[in-house]
Amino acid sequence: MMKTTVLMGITVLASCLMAGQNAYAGSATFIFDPDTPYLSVDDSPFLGIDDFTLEDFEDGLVNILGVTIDGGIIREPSNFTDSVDADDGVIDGSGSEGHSYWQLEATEGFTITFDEEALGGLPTLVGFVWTDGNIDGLFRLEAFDADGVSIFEVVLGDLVHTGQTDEDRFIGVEFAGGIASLFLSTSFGGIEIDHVQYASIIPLPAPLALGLAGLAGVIVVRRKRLLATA
Ligand SMILES: [Ca+2]
Ligand SMILES: [Ca+2]
Ligand SMILES: [Ca+2]
Repeated sequence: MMKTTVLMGITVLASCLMAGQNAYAGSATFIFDPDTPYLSVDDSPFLGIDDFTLEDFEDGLVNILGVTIDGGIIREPSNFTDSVDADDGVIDGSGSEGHSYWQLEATEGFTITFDEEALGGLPTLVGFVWTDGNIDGLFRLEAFDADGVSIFEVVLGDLVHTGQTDEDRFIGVEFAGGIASLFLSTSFGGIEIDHVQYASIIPLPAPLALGLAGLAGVIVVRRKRLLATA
């Protein structure tokens, strides 16, 4: 009963978004297909796009360029781990032998940050794979721009909470101005995710870029002067 109710909630929400009725987002776009499981990187809508970068946690570290996560921990393989299915080497309906990222009590939530300096700008596409949560929890996602302004917010219902992978879904946000962080939380229980990813980086804002270009210009001029006097 509960599972059916939740599924209906997601479907209704997705329908609203497809109709353009995004109540919060300004010009941000929600990327979510309730009907398609994410079982491997081949299911990523960002695959093949410029700068596409993926963290699958399989080396036990959050170490892709420009990404940090505050709150939660990496989950090692276990009966309750819900990694993306393919990460343990075989798509077999289970992600228990892979690594994921989770927060046991996620009512306080956790933040995924995209570092503007490290990336030379901010990604306009960001996402992750939701793999698990408490069936009684409402999952909430909020996205922020470079100024810390909220650009997107959505609440989703939840599904089952074991190692199965057929309920794993890609959740993403597109924002032309660049996305600086995502905040994930739930009304009850934990959150488990995998395959944090970004693509299509928009370069640093003009003042910063001009500053760097000016600096490069100074260096060139100084080198020319040195050469001229040598
Ligand atoms: Ca890693
Ligand atoms: Ca598997
Ligand atoms: Ca994984």
